[in-house]
Amino acid sequence: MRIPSAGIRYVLNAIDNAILIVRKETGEISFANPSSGILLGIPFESIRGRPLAEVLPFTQRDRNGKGDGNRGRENSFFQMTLTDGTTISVTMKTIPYSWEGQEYEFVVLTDMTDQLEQERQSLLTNENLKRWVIEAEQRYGALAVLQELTILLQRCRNLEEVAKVVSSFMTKILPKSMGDLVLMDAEKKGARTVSAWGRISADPMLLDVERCAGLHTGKTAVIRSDDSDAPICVRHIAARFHMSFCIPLKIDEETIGVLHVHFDQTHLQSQETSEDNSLDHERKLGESAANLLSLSIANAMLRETLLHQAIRDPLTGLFNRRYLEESMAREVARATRTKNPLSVIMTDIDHFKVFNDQFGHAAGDEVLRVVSDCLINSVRGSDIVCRFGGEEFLIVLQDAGLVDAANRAEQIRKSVSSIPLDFQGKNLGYVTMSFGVSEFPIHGEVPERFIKEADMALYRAKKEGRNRVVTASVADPPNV
Ligand code: GH3
Ligand code: MG
Ligand code: MG
Repeated sequence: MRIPSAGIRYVLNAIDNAILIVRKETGEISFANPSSGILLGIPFESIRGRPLAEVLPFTQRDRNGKGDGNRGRENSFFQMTLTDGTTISVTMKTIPYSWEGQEYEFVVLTDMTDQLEQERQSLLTNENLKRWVIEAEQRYGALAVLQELTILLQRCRNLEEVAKVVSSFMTKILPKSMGDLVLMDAEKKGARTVSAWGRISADPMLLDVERCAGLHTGKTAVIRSDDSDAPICVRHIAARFHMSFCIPLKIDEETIGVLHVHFDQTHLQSQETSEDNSLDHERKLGESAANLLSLSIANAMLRETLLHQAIRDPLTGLFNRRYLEESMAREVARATRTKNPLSVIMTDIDHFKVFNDQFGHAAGDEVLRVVSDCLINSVRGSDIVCRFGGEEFLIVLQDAGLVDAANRAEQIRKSVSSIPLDFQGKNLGYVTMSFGVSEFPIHGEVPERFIKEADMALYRAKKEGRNRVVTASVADPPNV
């Protein structure tokens, strides 16, 4: 009697699963259907009579690691490499079966390769979808926050305001980051911190351009503490950050500064989205912010240059007369409101014509610069020093009465007359200055009047022998 009977054989031969019937006693295959030949990649007729162990070339154990290959358990999962080298994934179901006093096993093999691949693909698609959603959310969030930054920066009228936006807003763009904004000096030899956020202090530290990769190369430098080949940035080294970006700020290919963005270990550990912790998203955001900052810094610088040109004297850098006229009204209003005193000093270089004639105009210009510096350094930051005419200057002293102003004038007189002057290696000797001082409102209630009084006092100082300070007389104020 053949195993199985003709009827069952007919059915088994027709179905798609690979079916083998194994005689338990010998381990030999008594029956193999055509599908088993297809699955195993061999003629099914050659299977019969061979041991199961030889026919099933299992290469990997089942998913649970318990499968013993040829014996199998009920419902095992295997991978096997066929004679042509391809690897397929197979589930094996073993069903015990008795026939005329003999024990057999029905072995049902199902090729799972395609199904598993489909599952894998759909898992991958799910993973991708999840990542895309996170990335889209990130991108949308980043876009919104960059738009907010754009609006804030558009409102900035000067560099200080840009610096304030950086210190208050960068943590919103890059949470858990810290860093600073460093701008190049006018001479481009050094750079200075102008703003900071996170745990970084905004001390106006000087940074050597050569020692910051971003500044030096003009390209974003990514610095990881665990990478010995990473570019150098002293800011990164100094504070031992885990990862830093030095993102250059550029205007027309010219590097004007750098945005340092640092992360410590805790931030990297909390990163769920970037598998390799390279913080690419953060780097790109930092670069976008740096681009926006470059633009607004360029704008602020242009605005400051134009303003400077409009209100400053180009030779000395002092305020010009136009600025003085504009600010005098403000100063008078303030002094009236606060009831604080307000004085002016009018001063003029003595015999400057002779000086020019003797040493030349260029030497004279240099002396004007030196004298201007001395004036600026002799008064408070809130005082206004103005080039009133050729070699004539007006100083507006806030909160100083006539006596204080006269004392200050005397100090300046001494300082100027003790500066040894030289030009292109040539000793020019010394210059002296004469001073006239007046006070608001004693010497006039409008700027024109008390300035005129100071000018008249100066005239008297000249007449009385120069190199001296004369205060305006209270009696007999001038008519303007
Ligand atoms: P005093 O003591 O009476 O003020 O005599 P002074 O020679 O200084 O006065 P004066 O008004 O006769 O001459 C002013 C000179 O200042 C004339 C001009 O050559 C010089 N001066 C004015 N502006 C400039 C400038 O921008 N550069 C130079 N080098 N000289 C200037
Ligand atoms: Mg003069
Ligand atoms: Mg003069």
